[in-house]
Amino acid sequence: MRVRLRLRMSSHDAHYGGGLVDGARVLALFGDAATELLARLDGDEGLFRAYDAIEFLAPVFAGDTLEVDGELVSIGKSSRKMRFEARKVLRARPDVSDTAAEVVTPPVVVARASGTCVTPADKQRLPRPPVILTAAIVGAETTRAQTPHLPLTAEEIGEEARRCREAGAAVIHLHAREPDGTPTQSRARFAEFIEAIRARTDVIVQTSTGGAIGMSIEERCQPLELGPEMATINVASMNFGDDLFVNKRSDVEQVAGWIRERRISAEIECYDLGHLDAARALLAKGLLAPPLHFQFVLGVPGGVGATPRAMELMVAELEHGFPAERTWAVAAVGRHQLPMAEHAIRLGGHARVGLEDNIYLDKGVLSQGSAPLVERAAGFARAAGREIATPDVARKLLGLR
Ligand code: KMH
Ligand code: ZN
Repeated sequence: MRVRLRLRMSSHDAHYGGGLVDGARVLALFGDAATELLARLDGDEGLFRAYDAIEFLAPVFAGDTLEVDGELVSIGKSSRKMRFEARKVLRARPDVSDTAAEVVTPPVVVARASGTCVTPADKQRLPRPPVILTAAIVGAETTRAQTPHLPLTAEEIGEEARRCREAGAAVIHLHAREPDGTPTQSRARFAEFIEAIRARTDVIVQTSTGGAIGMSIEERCQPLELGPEMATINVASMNFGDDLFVNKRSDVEQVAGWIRERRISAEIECYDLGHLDAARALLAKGLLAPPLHFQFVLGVPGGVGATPRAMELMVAELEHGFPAERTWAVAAVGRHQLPMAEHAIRLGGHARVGLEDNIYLDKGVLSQGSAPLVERAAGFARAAGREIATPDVARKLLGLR
């Protein structure tokens, strides 16, 4: 979450000789940015507890216009870490004339700071919904050669789903494989795997319509015939590593139509900012309907990178042209999976983890299936003061039909 203030320093703000503005004035602006962040997050002004770093980098004079950015970096049970930057964007030019002014290009950074604010738990008025954890337990790309912990058979997939549910997962994002590991979207295989999951646990099963690179759209959509509770929709073509993940507009519209006809809840996979534009177009055509659920898949080579900045940009984009009934989650690939899950949870979103996107629990340590990754993400949720959604709570939050 970010806020931006712009303010002109007047002669009232000048404190020292030569019209120089004191540093405390800039800190007051950081305080105002912090207050707005807390009001947006908690519905409360909170308190500024401590700065851990402050740098004054350039002088500020009466007549300067400052632009101040405040950014929420992380959220604990009551603590909120923030960082701030103030830039000079306009300045008076008394050396030219009484009224001369100019745009400062590029803006000059005059101060930076970071610090911690606190909103006591009993003052946090805005609800922070439970976290929906999705486990992507199979995928199409991960191989047994990469990790011996990848489930392939119905028995292995059912058991893995059960372990993930126990660790905190409410949703299983499902792909299917032949016994030799070859990816398949066969209706019969999905039926077998869903039955194995259903026999063991009450999780929401979300079938993939992405399948594997190179499959036709009809092939990819076979699991929809089984009427799963949820299914993914991939809304645009893109490079996918060295491959091409083809999602032609006409095909995407057809997939969206099939999902709607069957009253399945769609999870909209967005690998880049422009994919939100593709989703808006589907919404405008009535091919998607609220409530909408977005999965921001970050770090696929060919899509947007796995950075907090990219994630926040995509979250901010949801404010424009999408209905209020919406939820978002983040799935980042490789070593970014756990840190991005943590960041998403702190920002109020949901998260997907699992062997489809990442096989390591720690650097060089293979995760023994997806459940340990779910457990790690559940720990992030608890540390951020959020509960973990059971499948039934997730059904409510996602508005499953
Ligand atoms: N296997 C990727 C090419 C989805 O499940 O909808 C696509 C994918 C997306 O996994
Ligand atoms: Zn997938």
